[in-house]
Amino acid sequence: MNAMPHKIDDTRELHEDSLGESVLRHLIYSVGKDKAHADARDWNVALSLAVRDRMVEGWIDTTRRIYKNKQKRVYYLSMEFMIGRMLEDNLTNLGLLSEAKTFLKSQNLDVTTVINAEQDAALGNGGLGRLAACFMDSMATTGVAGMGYGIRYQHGIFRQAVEDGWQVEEPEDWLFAGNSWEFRRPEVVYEIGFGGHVTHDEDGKATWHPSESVQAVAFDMPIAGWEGDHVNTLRLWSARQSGMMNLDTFNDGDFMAAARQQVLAETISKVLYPGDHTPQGRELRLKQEVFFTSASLHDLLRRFFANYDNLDTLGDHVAVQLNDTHPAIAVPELIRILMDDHGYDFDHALKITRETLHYTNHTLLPEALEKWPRDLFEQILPRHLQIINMIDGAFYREAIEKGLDHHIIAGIQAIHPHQQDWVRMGNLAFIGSRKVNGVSALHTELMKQTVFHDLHTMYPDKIINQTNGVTPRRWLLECNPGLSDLVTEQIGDGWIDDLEQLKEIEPLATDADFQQRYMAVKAANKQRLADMVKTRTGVILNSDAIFDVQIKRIHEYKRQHMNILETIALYNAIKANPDGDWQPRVKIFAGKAAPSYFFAKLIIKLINDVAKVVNNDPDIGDKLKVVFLPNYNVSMAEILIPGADLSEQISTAGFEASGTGNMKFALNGALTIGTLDGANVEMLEHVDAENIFIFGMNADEVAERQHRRARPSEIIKTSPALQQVMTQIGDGTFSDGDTDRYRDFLSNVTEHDYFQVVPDFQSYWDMQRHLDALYGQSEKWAEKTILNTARMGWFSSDRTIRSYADQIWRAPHKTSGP
Ligand code: D6G
Repeated sequence: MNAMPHKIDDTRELHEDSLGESVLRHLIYSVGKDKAHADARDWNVALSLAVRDRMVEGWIDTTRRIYKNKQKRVYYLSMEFMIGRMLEDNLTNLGLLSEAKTFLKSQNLDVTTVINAEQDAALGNGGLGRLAACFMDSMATTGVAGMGYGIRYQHGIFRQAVEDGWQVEEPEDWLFAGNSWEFRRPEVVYEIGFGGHVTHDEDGKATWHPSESVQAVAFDMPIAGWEGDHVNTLRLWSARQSGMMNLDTFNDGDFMAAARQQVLAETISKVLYPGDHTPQGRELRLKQEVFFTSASLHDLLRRFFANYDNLDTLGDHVAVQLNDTHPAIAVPELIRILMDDHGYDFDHALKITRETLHYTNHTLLPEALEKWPRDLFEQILPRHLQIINMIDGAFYREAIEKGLDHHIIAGIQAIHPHQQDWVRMGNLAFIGSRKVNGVSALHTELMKQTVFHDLHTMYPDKIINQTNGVTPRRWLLECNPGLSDLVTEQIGDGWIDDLEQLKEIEPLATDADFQQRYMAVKAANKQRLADMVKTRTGVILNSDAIFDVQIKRIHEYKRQHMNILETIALYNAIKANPDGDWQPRVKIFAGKAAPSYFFAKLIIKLINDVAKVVNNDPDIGDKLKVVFLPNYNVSMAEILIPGADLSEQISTAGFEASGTGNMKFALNGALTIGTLDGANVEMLEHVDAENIFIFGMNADEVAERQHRRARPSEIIKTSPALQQVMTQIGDGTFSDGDTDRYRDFLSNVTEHDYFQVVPDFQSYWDMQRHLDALYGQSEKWAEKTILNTARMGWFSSDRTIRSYADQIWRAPHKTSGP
């Protein structure tokens, strides 16, 4: 073994060691253990470091290449990156997976145990954060000079425990054992200010004097694309007290006061805000947004100046994408830097900003469109508030020129001129960006008609659609090796970075032998899922049942409660006719509720209450089982999705912007039961109407009913099944006789039902029974399943990223295909 340190040059021949030798070297010299004492985590760290070594060369190559070629840079600013575990991703993309497995086996280690010893990096709440992670993978795969910027939260999303059926939040501590992938960059530090006041000199030049500041310190993770050639960076910022601990205070003996300052500063990157449309902890959240956005802008400008000396052309060389409004403070911050640090006048600074920034909208829910109290802004960001007023003034002049009337303009400025109480971040992001995109065709259309209607009239070319996608590496190749191997055997492995090649398996959809092999893979995946359910909940599943899965954040608009109402109705139907020819079914739920969202927590409790009754009812047996899996995360999804027969995508039409879970399921051969919402609409176009199971009202019908304020109780009266379900929930059938527990639930559903569970219930029920019957026709089911896999290629995030690169960023990338 060559123990000499490798000499870095530009070649790839730095690793004379085999991967195994390199792991053993790291076990001893980096982890400090011998084989006899190493546990699974030690091996995980040693293997990760050995893989990381191999990534670094490509990383340095990529960095040099991008600088040398002055390739246009793309910066993806996101409050969330839900990357999960990275070891398998990196092994796969570097083509080292089988070598690693062989080595681990040679050491008598269980591969899964070693891989699973890595903590999930759960630096996000849900889809938005996972999308950012898929985009990182696809930017690297398509050769975009991309960099992700976010926050290195010390605690990611809370760990969810379930006690007596209720969600209980526990702190999560993913960094406790260290993060093998990251590199601390202590030389990359920026001072981020808050508060204070602004002075102007006689020429009108402003200077902001913040009253407090924290330091943002960079931590980098390499992100390798498929085949490992192009390696981008995910740079996460960690907060640190500015300057050293106050030694005067310390020497005076007030250790606590000295330490308190430090703790306060570091709070900024302490915890991921578990927000799901319920703003809280306002000041800290706003500071988090400013913290990572400002640090990122400073960092990308520093890099810009390594190649160019003049910011006039910033937008030609740099594209910044704001993932939702969380980094929307970038608009006034970039203008501030241009004006106050680089001497630009306001108009020019605004112009450069509008050539550089782009904004992705992720929701139409009014409560989720961020707005901040103006007073809070003034207190924390006095200079930014001045600049926002200047932006509003410039915008006003533009709008008047374009013929808009005063009322309309007031409604779409960042700050309403007469009700000056809020800063509206969606409007600010829109006004300050070059392009604004929605995340599915329907959502983009609705953006134009609703939230951004007037802004769209004023800038008809600004809104553009970019339908989301998912990375085929994580969401097929890695999570479903059985199906990947089967597909590769048939059509080769070109699909891995050109997912539309999956079309080539279409002719096999009716081939008996292929159907049988495909369904054998599905059966094995169902068994893996059933084993996980047994380990985690003790419930034993019948793997001949339909595995019907709904996994996502718990929210009324996603309508887990409609699913559980249908479950109860099915339970009643089976009880009424226990000898009937029932198609066995397993209902699997998983997802977290925002800690302050009582109704969502009540839905979790109801699911668990129903599970207790149904699963212990001897009349029911294997015909129906209900499972709530605690602590849903990316790694759990990697087991649930390949093992699902049926994917629940049942949001109230018009409310789910896109969804990406829907894509992952269909790609892995689950059939979708869903509404005409988000990307389901485009999935329907791709897989064809016979292969996706759409029910319920469309977005127009939903909006019409909401306006009409139609009463749900009228419909319930006409549905004996639904009436029985409501009665049982109220009379304590599922709550040990407690008639109080679901009072709020019942009044929500029977009186307001804003998310239209009641009017959609019957068509949902009918479609479920149709699917029961279809499942009995195993060849037909298999055909549809295979066609779903074959036709989902368009939903690769590689396609999405190429489309962003062409239509928004104007940035070079590798084209797909050979
Ligand atoms: C990443 C990759 C590494 C590079 C470093 C600094 O960690 O190879 O040296 O970024 O790059 P700049 O931030 O100076 O571009």
